[in-house]
Amino acid sequence: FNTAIRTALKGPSVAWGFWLTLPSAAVAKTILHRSSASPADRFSWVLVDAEHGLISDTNYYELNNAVGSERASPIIRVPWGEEWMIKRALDAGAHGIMTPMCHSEADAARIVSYAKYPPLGTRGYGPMFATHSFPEVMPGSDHDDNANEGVMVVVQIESQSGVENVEKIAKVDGIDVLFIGPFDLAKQMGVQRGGPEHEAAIQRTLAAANAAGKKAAIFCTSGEDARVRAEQGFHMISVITDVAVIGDGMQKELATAKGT
Ligand code: 3PY
Repeated sequence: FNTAIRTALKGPSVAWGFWLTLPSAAVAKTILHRSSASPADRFSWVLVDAEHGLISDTNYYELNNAVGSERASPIIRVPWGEEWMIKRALDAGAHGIMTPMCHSEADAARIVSYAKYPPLGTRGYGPMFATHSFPEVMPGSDHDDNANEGVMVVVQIESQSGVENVEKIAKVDGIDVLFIGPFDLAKQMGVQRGGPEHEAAIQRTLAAANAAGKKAAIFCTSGEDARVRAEQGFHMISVITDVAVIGDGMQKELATAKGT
């Protein structure tokens, strides 16, 4: 499928996205609906976070459809790299899945296999709702013909072993994106976030993705942070979370109103 995220990743600019932690189609649509009409400036994907945050799999269908209807790609971060979790996310119309804590090439190969129909993988067949969030798929057309290439497989590099094996993980067929979780990475490595060992691990992951012809992505906490990562050459960047913007925006306006 020519999904919004695949199209954005083929283009010259960064594929910008944001993190959705609230189980609200209205929040997702409100953010996406305001973004620019120009494809290069729009958010092209939303990370629907079911590892942390408040979203669970009963929310997937509605959220996938809300994001898809705004010409962006919903990518569901499943709670863990389990076959049944990945299947439920894809059956509900995710354009891609992301799994936490990929430590090795064996982990990566297993995740790819769960996300692909046979003969490439072991994904079970139940696509009744899977295409509703893909505006480009004509009603009645056959989903499974295109799903193996269309659906995006994203694994998180956020542990010491993940970084040590990152070159091998990047080479696994079917892995599209290496996604750095900077917070977990610092905690799992036992180093300071932003310190030299942490930054070296981030740069090693970016280099491994580039060497393997794959994409590198990262979670950011502000536009400023995201700008720096764009300048470093990351292909796919989550700018900020829904709740950070709501909380900080409200506080800022209150402070302005009070003159403090
Ligand atoms: C991390 O930073 O650990 C993430 O996974 C993104 O929140």
